[in-house]
Amino acid sequence: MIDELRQYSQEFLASLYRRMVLVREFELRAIEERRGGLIPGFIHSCVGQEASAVGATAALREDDVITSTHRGHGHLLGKGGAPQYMMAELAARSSGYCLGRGGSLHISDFDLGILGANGIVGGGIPIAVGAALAFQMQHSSRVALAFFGDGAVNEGAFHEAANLAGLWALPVILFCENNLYGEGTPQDRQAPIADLAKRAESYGFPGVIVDGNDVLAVYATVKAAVSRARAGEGPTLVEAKTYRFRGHYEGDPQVYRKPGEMESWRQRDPVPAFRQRLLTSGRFDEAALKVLEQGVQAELDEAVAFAAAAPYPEVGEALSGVYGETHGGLVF
Ligand SMILES: Cc1ncc(C[n+]2csc(CCOP(=O)(O)OP(=O)(O)O)c2C)c(N)n1
Ligand SMILES: [Mg+2]
Repeated sequence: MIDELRQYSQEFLASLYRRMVLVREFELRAIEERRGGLIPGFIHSCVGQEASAVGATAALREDDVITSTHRGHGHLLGKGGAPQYMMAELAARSSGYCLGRGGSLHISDFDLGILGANGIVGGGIPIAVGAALAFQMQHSSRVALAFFGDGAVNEGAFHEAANLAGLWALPVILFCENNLYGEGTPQDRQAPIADLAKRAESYGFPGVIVDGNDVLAVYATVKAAVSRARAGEGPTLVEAKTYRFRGHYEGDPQVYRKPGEMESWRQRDPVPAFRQRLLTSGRFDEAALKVLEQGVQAELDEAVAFAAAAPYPEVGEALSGVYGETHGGLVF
């Protein structure tokens, strides 16, 4: 264990852990603020999937791009999304990333390489592949990474995009978070194979499976896929096996869970597991981790206050800023 962590700097390990805590606590705070009335509409939280979101985004450069999903808060925070603009967007306020027009499912910030969360299952995959085609045509070393779920692998968008990505050896990483369910449908009732990474073979590129609850394993796997992509060797499909600890959406009665399943995955909760690894390695002590955790709480307190302080968009502005503009002011 000690040797395994030794290859990573103190700063890097701390930043991974802080980001995982930020994702977990952002989600819990958003759920609380939804109950309290600050946040309207649906929230699809990624509690349980923090290692995938943070490990994958940590392997990217700042100028690389991602596409995200309806369960995208972790992806966005991983890529550098600011909690206050995200919280304001969730609260439908004019100070949010998309000026309060998008909400939880549609956050984007082109300055950070976040090409958008997406309410359409599989919708981000062709967008990432398109971005990768642009990078290839520009002879750039940038790569694109598409996040999507196990359900999205059964969509035509996945197959069409994967085919072209393979055919043209595009610099793209297809990152599947297999959390075993698409809404309430278990994975074994939506696809005839358990290992979705196998899908890559028919499109001519590698598919790899990784423990999606192990942040360092995810990081190393995506890092290797990114190196391949930058070297012009084409795409990789990464299947991260993980589990979501909350409902498909907040309020989901979750009657579909298999007996004992939640309890067994809880034993592998990625945030306390990584915390314990850091302590066991002797590189961090309780006090140091507490400081990081308190810093996250303070940042989230500020984010909630920032969101609550801003007005809703003016009704008269309903048609402005709805297409082509983001918080960063970028226009198509
Ligand atoms: C094209 C499309 N079909 C159906 C839906 C409804 N829907 C929203 S989320 C979801 C499940 C997606 O499952 P998965 O891809 O595994 O992602 P997860 O929710 O598990 O993160 C479905 C069917 C949708 N939003 N878009
Ligand atoms: Mg799923």
